[in-house]
Amino acid sequence: MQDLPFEAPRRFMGLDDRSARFEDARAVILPIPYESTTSWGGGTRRGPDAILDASRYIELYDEAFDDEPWTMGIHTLPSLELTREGSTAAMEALERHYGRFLDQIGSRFPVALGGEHSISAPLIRATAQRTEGRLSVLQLDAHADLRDGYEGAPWSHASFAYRTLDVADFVQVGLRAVSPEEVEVIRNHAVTPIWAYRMWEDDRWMDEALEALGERVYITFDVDYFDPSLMPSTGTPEPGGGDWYRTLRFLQRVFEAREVVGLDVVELAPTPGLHAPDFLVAKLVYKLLGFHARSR
Ligand SMILES: [Mn+2]
Repeated sequence: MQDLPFEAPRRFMGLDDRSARFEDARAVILPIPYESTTSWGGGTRRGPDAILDASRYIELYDEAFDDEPWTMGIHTLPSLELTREGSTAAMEALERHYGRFLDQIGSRFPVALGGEHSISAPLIRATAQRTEGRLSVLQLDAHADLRDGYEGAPWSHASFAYRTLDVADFVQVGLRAVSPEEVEVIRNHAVTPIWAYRMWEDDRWMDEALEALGERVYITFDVDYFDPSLMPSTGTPEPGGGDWYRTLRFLQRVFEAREVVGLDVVELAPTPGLHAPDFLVAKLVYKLLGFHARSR
């Protein structure tokens, strides 16, 4: 038999067999390297691998909690590959697949790694179908993604929120690049905008955002929410974005005050040779898993 190069299993945080066992896991990671409609500067299909690779070098100990969130058990699934023959077919397939995935994982916490932001529409639709009461979506993003289609694609990354307004309310945090048409949509729907320019004076926006969130919350985190000085590796960077500690402080409050039923982190487009953004996203996911582990 030919010698094959040894490859360690692609697991979040590089956990060993026991800590990554599905049976004992409280969280399941689903990589979705889907990229089809990205408007400028592609590369999001390499996002999930970059996050998983970087996560192997993140310290397992969390100094803020004086504990090790990995002990909750984190299972990592193989990447979900979707058809590229038209975004509509891919998005319908994703909604079906993710629905089955939710049914199979039971009470485990689902974490999807993108990929472009269009994947969030089917994930939210499948989640809403299985959620008691109205689902609240907490979207951290420079953009509202409330366009009724973009460049001919109804399921574009710039439209994912518009495609789910019928099944969920939205709180959009960090907005700083929207069109007049999107502002109209915000005014006429259950969408609470937290504009980025308001987030620097004090933390009042955190109370506003929390108040607008319902009991059950799905978090969709577009990494272009962060300031480009922290997160240059994304297709459409915008100045004036979120910073690290303020963002974590807010998200910890969300996990404490609400039931977070799902999470996706999207739009990382790794820059070859520039590792800090990949580490940032890996650590962000680990921090959020830590918040989840301490929640109800
Ligand atoms: Mn965005």
